[in-house]
Amino acid sequence: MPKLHTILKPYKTGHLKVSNLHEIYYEVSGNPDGLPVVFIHGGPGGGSKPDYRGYFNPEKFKIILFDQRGCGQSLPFSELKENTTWDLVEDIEKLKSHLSIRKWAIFGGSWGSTLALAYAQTYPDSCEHLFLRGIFLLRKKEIQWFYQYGASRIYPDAFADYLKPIPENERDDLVQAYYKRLTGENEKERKEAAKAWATWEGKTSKLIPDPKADETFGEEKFADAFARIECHYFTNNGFFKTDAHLLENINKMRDIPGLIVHGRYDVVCPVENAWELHEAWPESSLQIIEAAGHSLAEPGITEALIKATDDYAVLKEK
Ligand code: STX
Repeated sequence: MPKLHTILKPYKTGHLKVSNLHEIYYEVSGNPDGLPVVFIHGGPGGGSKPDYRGYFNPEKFKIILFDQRGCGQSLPFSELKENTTWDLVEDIEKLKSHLSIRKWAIFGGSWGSTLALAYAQTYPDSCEHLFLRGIFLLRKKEIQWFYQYGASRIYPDAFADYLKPIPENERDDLVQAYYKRLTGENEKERKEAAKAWATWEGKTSKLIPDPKADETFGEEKFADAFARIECHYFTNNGFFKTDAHLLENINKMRDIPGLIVHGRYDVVCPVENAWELHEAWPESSLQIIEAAGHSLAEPGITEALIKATDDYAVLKEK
């Protein structure tokens, strides 16, 4: 296993009020005078974990982690109101101002790459560099592939568990059927649906399945926010006006140096996404990791990302 950098405790934590309803948790660790980098977590609804600090050398980076609206330590928990891609983009810019940062590097995987692209296309002058992994562009074909038909052909066993909470006559639109249960009044149904939705993603995220995936993704509180927020974003097409919005707006961020890291056997977000992003944005550099699935924690992906942030720190020191 490649080694993460030392994980230090944050030297500053807080909640930033971003609307009448929401406050988001944030933390800063590493070197207060280091290169600012913000970690954009996945889901949406996944929240940040201390391990995420380990992708950056704490002597070189000022490391900012935060929890997006409604998840992790942000409040109110699992709240879907006033929770859209464009709200989150504004929150990131507010957090940057709150921390008196002029420009920062952006690090995001999976939904974190979606949000990183939306942010970079809205606030290109705020972005020094993009480290993107496990590209997710939230197009209909990507949602269809993972939540309806496609990934089901690679993981029929796990998919059978994902189907269980949904009666056969509602299976022609699984995302809608889940949405109904995840936002319905029936507590038991909501709980079952959240667990099945979240564990489907857990069981398919790694090339070699993690025996603890059911436990971590199925944990009640985590699963509730993760499933509800994901499903809310997906039934709303990510709040994008057009299906390929992020590819169509690449011109707005073309000049930001960027790296794309993607696992060949990523079943959650097929590597085709990374390829299409790279084709639209040939200025980026693309690294396909041959023996890896989706997760940030895949050894080859961890290694490539740590090398990238280490190289960036050296480059910026010169
Ligand atoms: N969602 C993919 C995603 O962003 C379609 C994602 N998958 N797992 C995660 O995020 C966590 C590791 C954050 C739980």
